[in-house]
Amino acid sequence: MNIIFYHPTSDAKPWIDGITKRLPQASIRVWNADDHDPADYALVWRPPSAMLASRTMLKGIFALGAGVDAILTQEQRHPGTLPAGVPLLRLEDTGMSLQMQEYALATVLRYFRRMDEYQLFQQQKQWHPLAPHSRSEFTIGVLGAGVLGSSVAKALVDMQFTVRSWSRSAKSLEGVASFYGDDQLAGFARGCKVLINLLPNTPHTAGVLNHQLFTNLSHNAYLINLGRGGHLVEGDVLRALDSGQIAAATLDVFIEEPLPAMHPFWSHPRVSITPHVGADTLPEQAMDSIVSNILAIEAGREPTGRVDPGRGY
Ligand code: NDP
Ligand code: OXD
Repeated sequence: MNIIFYHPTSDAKPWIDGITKRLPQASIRVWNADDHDPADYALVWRPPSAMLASRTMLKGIFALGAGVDAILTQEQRHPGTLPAGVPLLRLEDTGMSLQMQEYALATVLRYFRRMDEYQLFQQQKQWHPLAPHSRSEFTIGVLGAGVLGSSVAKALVDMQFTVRSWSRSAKSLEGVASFYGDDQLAGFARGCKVLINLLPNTPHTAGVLNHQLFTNLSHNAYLINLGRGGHLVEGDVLRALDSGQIAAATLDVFIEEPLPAMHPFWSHPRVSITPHVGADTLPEQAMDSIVSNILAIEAGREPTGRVDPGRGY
């Protein structure tokens, strides 16, 4: 069994060693542009078009992350990037849910306990107790109720917040009010004090964080974008921050990454930025899952995490 590996930024060694340890019968190599030798599986993150284009004999392409928007966009721009008929598989959880719960809880609690405002007061040496936010007026809406969105929603329910989710299909998560489909988006957002985005970036969801959605939120709402930069209409959030429709935003993902030095988000007093660290791929857990999927495919069983390119996620 031959496996090819490509990651533009990650050290390949832990992956090569880890797959070799788990699958001694496999030979795994780092792919380069001159490599046209046969392969059964590909492990990739943002692969160049040339890597996969003619490899119709692959039995599976494993994306080394949860979101597959980059690879599907590349396929749209350069049709044939993904060989026809080869399953594309993504990581489901593999340690990302817990990281997303940590990020979401840390951020929601920072706003709920007004730590962001106290931080500004401290800079002005102001001793200024504020009235606490009331839990009953702190409804949290989670866009996306898949692997990551549903685990974040659950963690927030466990913290006794009122939580809603929005997805394509109806959900029955304990303690979470489910909204679904385009028709229910405005109702989902209406009165939310916090909006957390964990949608995949697809042609349907691009730009979903926009002026129209923001006007449905409670005044002085908080925005947390953990999905993709393409979900957010940047001019709309800056205007909503100016008008007070949005009190503060925490942004982990951006249209252009790294965020350019001149970008207004960097210096906005009510925008908090993290460098796309909401949930990292954890190689050990990712490899356990990939190897178990390879074994499933080899045994003729259905693997998990199969992407539907037509749906875009
Ligand atoms: P899933 O595929 O498990 O969940 C996606 C959710 O979005 C589903 O609930 C789906 O609805 C919903 N959805 C998709 N399209 C629509 C639509 N048009 N309208 C309404 N709902 C829609 O993905 P994950 O939870 O694993 O990951 C979500 C995203 O998180 C990734 O795609 C990635 O962009 C981002 N991410 C960010 C990271 C970071 O570090 N910031 C790290 C990892 C992921 P339904 O359930 O009905 O299908
Ligand atoms: C992912 C990411 O999609 O890290 O896995 O953003």
